Amino acid sequence: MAHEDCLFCKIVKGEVPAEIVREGERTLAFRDINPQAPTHVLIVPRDHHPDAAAAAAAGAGLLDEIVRDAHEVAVAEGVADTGYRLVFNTGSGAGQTVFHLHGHLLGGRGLNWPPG
Ligand code: IU
Repeated sequence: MAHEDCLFCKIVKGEVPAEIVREGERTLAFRDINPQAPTHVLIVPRDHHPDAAAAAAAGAGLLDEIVRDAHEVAVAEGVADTGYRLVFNTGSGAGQTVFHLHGHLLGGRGLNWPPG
């Protein structure tokens, strides 16, 4: 189900443009508009779930699918061998600004630990 006024629901519906890199039956992957690494792709479920915990609680296996999709995109982008990071910011204190579940796939540069 889409949520009115949700940016990523609008991207899923094609109402807001995005550079889509992978289309799944239940997921969509598109480039982040403000990339933080040479590869920075967001993987989202087509249905609206506010965050990863909510999607896990819904029990539909979406997180598995997002992790699989992220790996496929990482392979396609040529960043799987060197390593990549998959991040789910959860809550505004952790930097979540869009409350529609999205995994950030980051790769193509060295990634420090711990993240800022
Ligand atoms: P966050 O984890 O909720 O902070 O991530 C939201 C991301 O959505 C962030 O990296 C933004 O650059 C990105 N984004 C986007 O790709 N397209 C947009 O139109 C907007 C934000 I607004």
